[in-house]
Amino acid sequence: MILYRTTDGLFVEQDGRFYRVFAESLDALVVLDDLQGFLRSVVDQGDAVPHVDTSKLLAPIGSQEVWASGVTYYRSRSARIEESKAAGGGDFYDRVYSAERPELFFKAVAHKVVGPNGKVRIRRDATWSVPEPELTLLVNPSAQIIGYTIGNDMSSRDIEGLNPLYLPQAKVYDQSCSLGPGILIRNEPLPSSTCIRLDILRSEESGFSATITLEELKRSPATLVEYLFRDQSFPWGCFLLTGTGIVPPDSFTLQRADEIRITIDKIGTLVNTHSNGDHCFGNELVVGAEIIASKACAEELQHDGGANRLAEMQRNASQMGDVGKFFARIFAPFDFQGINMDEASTNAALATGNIDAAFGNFGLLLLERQGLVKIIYTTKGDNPSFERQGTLIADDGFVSRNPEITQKIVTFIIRKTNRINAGWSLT
Ligand code: DO4
Ligand code: MG
Repeated sequence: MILYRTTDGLFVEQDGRFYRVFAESLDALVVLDDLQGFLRSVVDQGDAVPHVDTSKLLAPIGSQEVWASGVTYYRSRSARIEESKAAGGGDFYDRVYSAERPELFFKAVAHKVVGPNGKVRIRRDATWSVPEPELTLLVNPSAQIIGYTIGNDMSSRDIEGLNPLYLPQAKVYDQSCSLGPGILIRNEPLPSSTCIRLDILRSEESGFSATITLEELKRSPATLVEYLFRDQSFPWGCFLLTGTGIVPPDSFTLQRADEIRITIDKIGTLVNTHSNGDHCFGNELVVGAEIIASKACAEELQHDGGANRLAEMQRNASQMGDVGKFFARIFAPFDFQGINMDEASTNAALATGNIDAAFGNFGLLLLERQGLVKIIYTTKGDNPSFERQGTLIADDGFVSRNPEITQKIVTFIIRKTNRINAGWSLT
C-alpha cells in the first residue's frame, strides 16, 4: 500500500485503486500503533475514489524531522575520499565507513523539503552539486520502521570537500531535500534485491544514469534507526535517509534545467528539477515576471494566441516534421549557459528599443548621456564583488613554478564564470 499526501487530502493506493484516508494529518497516522493495519481496514471497507490528481501531490511529511546517514555504501566512501583529498581528508571517510557507529546527521524539517515535481535547490555559493538518491525510512515514535519513501539528499560536494566540518552547510539549506512521491507502508524489511535508480536528464537526453541495490548497503536500516533513537525521542516519528550508493563521476555537476528522476522498486519515481540560487538572483528586480522576452517577441506571442498556442504546438511537435523538431528543441527546458551577452549587440538593441532592459558596462553611460536609456542601478561605489569584470595576470615564471596553484585558480574561475554568466543571462 502506498500512502499519498495531496492538496485534496490523504489517499492510500492498493493495486492501482485509490481510497481516501480520513485522518487529520500525516502526523495523526504516523503515531498510530499499527498504521499498516489501519490502512488495510481503509482499503477493505472503503469505496475506491474514481481519480486522484497526481499534479496535487505534496511531500509526504508533517512534523517529522528528517535525518540522514552517511558513507553507508562503498561508492560514497570512495567519492568522498577523493573530493576531500586536497583538503587533507586522509582516511577520514574510510574510518566512518568501517566504524561500528554510523554517521547520522540532521537534514531537514518540512519547510526545507520539496515534494514530487518540486524544485530542489543548488546553493548559490556552491560550484559542484549532485543529488543523492536514497532509500528513506519512515520511523514511528516507538522506533519501528513503518514505511519507505524516496529521498534526495542534495549535496554541495565542493563545500563538503573543503572540510568535513562544513557538512551542515553542504547539506542543510532551503529545498535541500526532496521526498516522495508516496510512502510504501510496510512493516517487513525490503528485500536486498531492491533497486535504486538515478537518472539525470539534460535537455531531455540522458546526462547520467546509474543503479544500485540494497545488497550494497553496509548497515541494516534497523541498526541505523537504533543509533538514531539512542537518547533521542521523536514524538511525531521521523524520516531517515539511508545514504547514497550512487555518486556521479567527479566531472559531473548539476546544471540548470536538469531533471532528476529517482526510482526505487515498489515505491515509484520521484521527479524533481532544480532552481539555482544564482540563476534566480536578481529576479526580484522584475517582480511578477516569469518569462522575460523582448517586447516584440511578447507582442507576437500575444497576437498569435499566446500560451495556449504554444502549448498546442508543443503537443503536436512530433507530427510537424523538421519544424516540429526545431520547435521542440527551442522550447525544451532552458539552459542559459552559453548565451551570447556581447556588449555591442546589447547596446544596439537597447538603443533601437528592441529590448527594454539589460545589464551592461560603462558603454551604457554613453547611451544614458544620449538620453536613450535610464540607469536604474549601478555597481559604482557598491560591493566590488558585484562588479562584472576583473583581470588576473600571472607571469610565465610564476606559472611554471606553481603549475598546481595556477590550475586551481583557473578551474575555480571557470566554474565561477559559468555560474555568473548564467545569472546575468537570465536576469
Ligand atoms: O559524510 C558525508 C555525507 C555522506 C552522505 O550523505 C551519503 O553517504 O549519502
Ligand atoms: Mg547522502
